[in-house]
Amino acid sequence: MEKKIEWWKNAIVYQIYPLSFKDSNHDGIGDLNGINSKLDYIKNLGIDVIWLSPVYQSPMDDNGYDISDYKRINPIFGTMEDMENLVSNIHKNGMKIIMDLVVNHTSDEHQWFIEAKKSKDNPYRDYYIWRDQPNQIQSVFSGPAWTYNEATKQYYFHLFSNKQPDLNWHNPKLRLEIYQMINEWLDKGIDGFRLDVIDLIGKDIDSMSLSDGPYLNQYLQEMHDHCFKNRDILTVGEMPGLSIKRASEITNQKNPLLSMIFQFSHISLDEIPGQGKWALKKLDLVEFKNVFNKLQQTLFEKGWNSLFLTNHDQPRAVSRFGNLSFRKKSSKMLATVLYGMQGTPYVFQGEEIGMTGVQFELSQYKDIETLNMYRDHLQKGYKHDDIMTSIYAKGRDNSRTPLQWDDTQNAGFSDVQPWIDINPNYKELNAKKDLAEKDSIYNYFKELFTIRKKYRIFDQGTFELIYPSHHELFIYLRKTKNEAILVIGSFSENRIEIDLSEYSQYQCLITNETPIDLKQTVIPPYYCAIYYKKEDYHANH
Ligand code: TEU
Ligand code: CA
Repeated sequence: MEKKIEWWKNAIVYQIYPLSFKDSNHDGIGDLNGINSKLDYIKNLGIDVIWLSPVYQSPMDDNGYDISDYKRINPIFGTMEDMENLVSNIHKNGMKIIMDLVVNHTSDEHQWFIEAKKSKDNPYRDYYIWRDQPNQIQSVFSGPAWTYNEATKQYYFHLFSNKQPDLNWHNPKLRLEIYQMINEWLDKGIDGFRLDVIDLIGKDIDSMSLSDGPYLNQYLQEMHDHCFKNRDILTVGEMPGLSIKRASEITNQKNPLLSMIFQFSHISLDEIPGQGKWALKKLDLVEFKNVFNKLQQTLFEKGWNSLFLTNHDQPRAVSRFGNLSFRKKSSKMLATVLYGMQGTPYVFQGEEIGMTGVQFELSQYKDIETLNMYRDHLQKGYKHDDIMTSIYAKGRDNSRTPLQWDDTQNAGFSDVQPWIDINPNYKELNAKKDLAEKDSIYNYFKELFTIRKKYRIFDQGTFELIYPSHHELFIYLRKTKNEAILVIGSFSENRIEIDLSEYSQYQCLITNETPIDLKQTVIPPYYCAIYYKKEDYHANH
């Protein structure tokens, strides 16, 4: 008997950034009813789980990652009734829904903070982090991580914007209040959470140990025991600062604190080490392959991985890792290489039709991280053009432009001017057009997901790089006792000769063009394919 595996290991997750998915009430802002009207589109792609970025009450300083009331829905997205309706329709469609859980910080407009900043002896004072003197820690969104509070003559700590004060996780009262809130949402019937920057909650500010701090395991264990333990849910922790080894520990099969985590090693390879995301460096495919190899090996039969190339903080995958002159082919190639691995696949809205990044005028950008960085870099003497080059490559608004549904005004996203400009390529690149094409990216993703679910090798097979030091080809072999797959992805616009004749008896399961003959292999530009072989059943039994 084959071992039964947890449902979330075979699930395909689709991330919705609600501001930019679909507007239903003519205000240029995506909303819950808009999502509700597009469930067929998601379901038809082969999606099992929707991850909804934050829709809670928020002043939207950081697009909802600054929550002022965890128990309310932001009216720009709809009502609690709309939310319950959405959850119920998602379930009726045989899908599940996970929500974003942002508990490293709140908004400064959260009632807790409004109280806390009043006086040093306020009962909520200790829900946040206060010091007489700031230390050198800098905010992720530029400038010091400390802001002075005149009323109490102390500084509060905020690793993100000054409207996102960090919660004091060392306070047990705060922790219990958070767990209670988590349980209220789970009791409503949602199927889990994506936990925002959860690697930060165990931090020790004074020793400057922030990510993966000394208390991380303790607090995650406690949260697990209070909230997750007896529920069949998916929990995925966003942990930008966690090592691969620690990722494996936290998701270990004996006592997993979380189902899986987002580990970011592959995401930081196109920046100059130590200089942050805006210092651009060309991606070295060998480094890229090595990171995935390490992830696949380290987590194999120990922890569990999540497979992603992009999200609402990252540039569009095809613009970053693919090639826009081969947009369709390279979008499919990236998906094949990524989703052929072990782990739970994540698709970010628009990735399934190969949406691309934007090069806007400065005045068109909305993202606080981008705008703060621009000011900060200008002040430090950087030139406008150089800053813009970084923004084009890495700015978060690249992935936040509205989903391009069709070629009508505002791309069918809304019938009024949207909150952020549409990518000007929407007439050529939109869901309606993509779906109508026989060889569409959407249909390719769909077929890929069908194949993934059909063969157990995708969740069980070993992983081995083939030609590991090849600079343009990403090839790997996966094996179980009686199956094998060879996954090929070319990151080159040239034809490449390579010897893969030992796999010539493998059958092609899927490819982005005519399958090539592995006896005399010449790999076309941005080619991808998965080849499959089943060992003779009797030979193994
Ligand atoms: O992101 C965490 C995080 O580390 C990002 O801020 C990241 O550093 C940056 O986007 C890379 O440039 C999460 C959310 O996904 C993000 O949208 C929020 O802004 C952030 O936390 C604060 O809640
Ligand atoms: Ca709306």
